[in-house]
Amino acid sequence: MSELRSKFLEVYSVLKAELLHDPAFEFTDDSRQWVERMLDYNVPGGKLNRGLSVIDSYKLLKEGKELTNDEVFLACALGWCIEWLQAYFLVLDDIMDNSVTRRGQPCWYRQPKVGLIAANDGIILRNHIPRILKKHFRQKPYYVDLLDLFNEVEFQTASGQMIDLITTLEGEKDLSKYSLPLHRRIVQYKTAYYSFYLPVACALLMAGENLENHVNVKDTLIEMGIYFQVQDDYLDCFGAPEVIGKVGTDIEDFKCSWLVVKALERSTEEQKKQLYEVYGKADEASVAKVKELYKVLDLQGVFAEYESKSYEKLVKFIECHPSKAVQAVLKSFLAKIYKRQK
Ligand code: GPP
Ligand code: MG
Ligand code: MG
Ligand code: MG
Repeated sequence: MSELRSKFLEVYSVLKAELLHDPAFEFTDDSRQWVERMLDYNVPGGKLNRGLSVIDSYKLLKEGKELTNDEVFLACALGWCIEWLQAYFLVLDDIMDNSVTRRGQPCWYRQPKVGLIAANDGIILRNHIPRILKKHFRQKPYYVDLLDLFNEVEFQTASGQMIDLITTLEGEKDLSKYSLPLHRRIVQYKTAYYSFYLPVACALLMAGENLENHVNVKDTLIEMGIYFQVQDDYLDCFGAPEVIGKVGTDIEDFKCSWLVVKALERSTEEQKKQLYEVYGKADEASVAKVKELYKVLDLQGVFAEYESKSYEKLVKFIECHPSKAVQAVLKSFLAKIYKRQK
């Protein structure tokens, strides 16, 4: 394991221990054990890309200057706040999407004895974030900006999640409303802000920057986030569950996925009719028919083309940034996700 990753995991243990002894609540053994199991199950088991990116970005912004132990700890703590946010979103998203597995294990709400207690666990996870921030950042000049940033990004994500969900409403299942602009709007809000803008914005605040001076950085990161969610949509159908750690549900859930939008664009009238009949149905035969049509329409090839075009476009965008340090931050992000398999 890299040194950074093990340092990062050490900070998880510190933050967890603090939360399990939060003086604002009189824990009993049972309640403390519940929270500990819930955290260990949902917070640290992912790729940790978002969290680790805060430290990577902060280092690059410091242009090679050695970080103090205190700076490393704080950057890790902010990284964990994003991982906590992600855990909160995923616990709830899996209920809403009726998903089965996540990170190679059953979704939390599918655990015996958990069920809809998972909804409250999501609220607990969400509430841990301001508690971590209060404990470690209250005295910092950028504390208010940090709180505001997390609030803004959470609102944008929940709004994106709302439009992701209301487009699939039962009784209004209408593929004719699915288009690339609608897809873009959904994924920009539900994924790009929290997954891409937030880690860099945290690092910028820690480095004493004013976020208003970095609108171009934000725009580039949002583009990258959209590309990342197109990959997620692609992997939902074409990824290997053992690798991505989850079983796709987008077809069953009638999601406005990049794949269905591309399929609609490329279908003949006859193929469209077939798709209208089977998309959004949960039975295996219907799902298999959708996947078959995706293959016939060569969506794998269309995606490969989209992937290399997006990469070129993003590299051009990045090279327009005046600061080499900012370019390095953005390039390291892009390198982490280009042609990802999980
Ligand atoms: C990813 O969508 C979006 C989120 C995880 C944000 C959820 C936001 C909430 C306010 C709950 P997805 O459903 O495609 O992700 P996955 O494929 O990982 O289930
Ligand atoms: Mg979802
Ligand atoms: Mg989901
Ligand atoms: Mg998905």
